[in-house]
Amino acid sequence: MPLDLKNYPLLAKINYPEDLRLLKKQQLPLLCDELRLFLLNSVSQTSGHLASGLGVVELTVALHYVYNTPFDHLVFDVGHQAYPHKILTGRRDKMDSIRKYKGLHPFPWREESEYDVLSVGHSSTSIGAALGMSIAAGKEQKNRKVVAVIGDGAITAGMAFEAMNHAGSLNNDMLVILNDNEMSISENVGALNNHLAKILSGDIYTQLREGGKKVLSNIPPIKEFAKRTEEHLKGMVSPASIFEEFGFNYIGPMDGHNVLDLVDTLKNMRSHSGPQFLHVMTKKGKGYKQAELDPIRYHAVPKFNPEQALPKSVSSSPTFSQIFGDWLIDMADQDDKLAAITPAMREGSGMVEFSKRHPDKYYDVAIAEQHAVTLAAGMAISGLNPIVAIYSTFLQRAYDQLIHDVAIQNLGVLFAIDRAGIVGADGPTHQGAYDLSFLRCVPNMVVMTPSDEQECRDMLYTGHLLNGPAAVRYPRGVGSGKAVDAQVMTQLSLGKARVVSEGKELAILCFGTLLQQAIPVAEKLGATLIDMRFVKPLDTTLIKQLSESHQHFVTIEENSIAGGAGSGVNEYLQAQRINRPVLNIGLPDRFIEQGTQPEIYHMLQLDSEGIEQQIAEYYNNN
Ligand SMILES: Cc1ncc(C[n+]2csc(CCOP(=O)(O)OP(=O)(O)O)c2C)c(N)n1
Repeated sequence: MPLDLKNYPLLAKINYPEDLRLLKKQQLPLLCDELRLFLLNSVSQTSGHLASGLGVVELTVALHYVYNTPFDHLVFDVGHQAYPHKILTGRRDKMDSIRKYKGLHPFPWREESEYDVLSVGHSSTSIGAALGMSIAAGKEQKNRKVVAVIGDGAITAGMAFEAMNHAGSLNNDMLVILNDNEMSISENVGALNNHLAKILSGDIYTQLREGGKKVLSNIPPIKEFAKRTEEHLKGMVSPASIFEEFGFNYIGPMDGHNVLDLVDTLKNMRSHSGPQFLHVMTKKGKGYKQAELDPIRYHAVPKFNPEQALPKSVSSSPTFSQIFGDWLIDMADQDDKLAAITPAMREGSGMVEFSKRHPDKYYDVAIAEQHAVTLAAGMAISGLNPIVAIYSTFLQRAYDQLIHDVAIQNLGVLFAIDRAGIVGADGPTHQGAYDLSFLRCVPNMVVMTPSDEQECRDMLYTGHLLNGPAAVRYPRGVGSGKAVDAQVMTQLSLGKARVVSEGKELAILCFGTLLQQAIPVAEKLGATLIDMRFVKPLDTTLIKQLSESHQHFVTIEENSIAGGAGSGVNEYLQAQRINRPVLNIGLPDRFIEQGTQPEIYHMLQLDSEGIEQQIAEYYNNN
């Protein structure tokens, strides 16, 4: 249900930024208060990203107040902090639908609004895309401005640096705003983070905080004073900001919660030419005590009552992420050479407990998927047993590293691939739809798809013992609920499938957890059901045998049908001249929208009912 606007009288008047720009500057602090409260009340009813949005309320208001959006381009990095932007740009009354099936997108989305100039979800794309837009704006000569807003977490990725390196050499007009809250999802890590901390801890910054308002805000157009201001700042801020070395005019750090100062500073910077860099300090979760105190838990929240603390998760069975995290601890207890790597996803990947128990085997590399994989390659070369814990969707970033740095050299790296398949509310940018397709074509790879929790544990163990590249891919959330024996890890025979039930005529070959959905279907149809376990190497011996006793095949997987596990079965049958019809069930050739996991499974006919229907349609019509 939309929130009652009576409680937000000023915000109620703002349907679009043009309404915002009619306000007097002095009204902006009140608007920020209302916007913050609206955001809190709205997200607590819908679930979604909270702490990051609370931290950029003033920045978002100031940007839309100063810049002529949507003519001027405002590009948010990742986009999880863009809820206040959505509220101010025509979507306030639809915020109750965010992340829901057919509702507002979780992140900026081009098809949703002209104010969303770049569709996002993955991090660190804002500076590169903004640079592209600023090049076009330069050619167009209409004085269009381009601003990128990027967090101190997202700026750790190589892509951001590649773009800054380029921007510094081109000298196009653009503004990069670093929203520095000293947090990624967890605490931010790395040398850049230390550099930012040094800037902040300098005595000079303390003076700047006091005197900075004068320096940054109350001067007439910054152009006239640019030189002086720049020198002043450079002299004041020690050590010299790395961003200046990249060719940016660095201003900051400044208080990102003082909306009036932000407006003045942005107005000044707006008329500045060349690449500009504004470093603002914000507090993640600002204005909501619980989120300020625990920004990690409040990064993304379920529905909750803002008057009370966030409820503890009540799931009775462990998620696959937990199964992985528990296995990792057990394995690390036995293996001194184990090294586990996460690209900034400690919480999501189930590694919190591991990071505490085995800090010497734990590597958070920041948002740097490519580096995570090449780091693992180096470790494997030098005798360690690395494990890269990574979401399916983020592994897309590190594809060349997987091929060139790991697989070609046949190195013993285990990829623990979480969120494979339908992820739910995060939508198209986050679906783990392609990993089976892009992994199975890589020579040397072993690719495993557990159908339940114990099998997941056994496969992780099997992959870890292998002296070559291996991947275990498992979905978001809980599995079948099957109890896992914490004592047991069994090494599986490579490329050997498991017969679940024997039937006749029809053989259903299942890759992964959709097996649970296929069990009642196989029973009903009297079909043979196979838990294939391995996408690569494929159990071709079994497929050949089955083809001798069965007329029809169905393959099931939670991956794109194009190039997926089922394609492997088709290729084998064709190569052997085995003429059997095969129905491939999986994800269709389009980007899959957001919704709850059950909603999406149902929509794609991947639940029991849908699988049965698909089989009936295929075989009745043929
Ligand atoms: C390529 C990629 N890797 C990982 C993520 C997951 N992720 C989403 S937000 C986030 C942290 C971003 O931190 P920061 O940019 O500092 O923003 P803040 O939440 O602190 O405002 C991460 C790691 C992602 N979206 N994209």
